[in-house]
Amino acid sequence: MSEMLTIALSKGRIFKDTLPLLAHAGIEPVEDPEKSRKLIIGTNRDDVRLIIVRASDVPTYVQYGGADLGVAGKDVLMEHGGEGLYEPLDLQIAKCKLMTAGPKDASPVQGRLRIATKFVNSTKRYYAEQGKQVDIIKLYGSMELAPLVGMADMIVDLVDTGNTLIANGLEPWDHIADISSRLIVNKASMKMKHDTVKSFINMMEEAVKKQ
Ligand code: PRT
Ligand code: MG
Repeated sequence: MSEMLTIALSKGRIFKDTLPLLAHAGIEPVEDPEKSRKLIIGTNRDDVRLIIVRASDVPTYVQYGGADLGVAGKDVLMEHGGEGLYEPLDLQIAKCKLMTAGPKDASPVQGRLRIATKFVNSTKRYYAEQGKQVDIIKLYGSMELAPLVGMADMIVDLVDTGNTLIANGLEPWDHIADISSRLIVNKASMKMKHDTVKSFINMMEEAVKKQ
């Protein structure tokens, strides 16, 4: 490889789970983004650098060419819409489920359901497919709180162990989608840096198989 590749990642579980895959491809960051304040992290390879952005901003950086590649949750991609991106590989990391959830022993709701969520587009699509009219309240986090204070009847959120729901007196209801993180590629990079990008995708594919 000779052309520079920029890869967008978010801190936390995506960075943690992507590290072993990068290591399989011989790529090691020279700094730990959890400790460093730097937003551009070099690697042991002159031709690969990492940029650290918010999880929900990864598709935007890749779409507009701020990064050639990125790792983003399917939940984030479903909200973004996937414009300007290729999604060539399921990395099988950071797995969870997008679900509806609500209070245990909830009594049936009269009229339109009020649903608090950060996943507005996915929630709209899910209920539209069922022909149900719902009122969606957009939140940026801690969705579990909304039913507890009577602001919503239920939520749509990511569920892994279910412990967050239980801790707040809620229970999982309907399964909307299985979620895992995907490798995404800028469309222009796929053309202009084809061999470099393609060989990176192949290496990641090998790494996923060995994982
Ligand atoms: O920074 P920003 O707010 O934009 O993003 P973020 O906070 O969503 O980032 P991060 O790092 O938390 O999540 C990145 C990606 O990890 C998500 O987009 C998902 O694709 C994936 N992922 C996998 C999860 C979970 N599992 C998960 N359990 N993301 C979030 N959670 C949260 C969930 O929202 C809930 O609050 O964990 C809680 C539930 O966990 P359990 O185990 O108690 O069920
Ligand atoms: Mg989070």
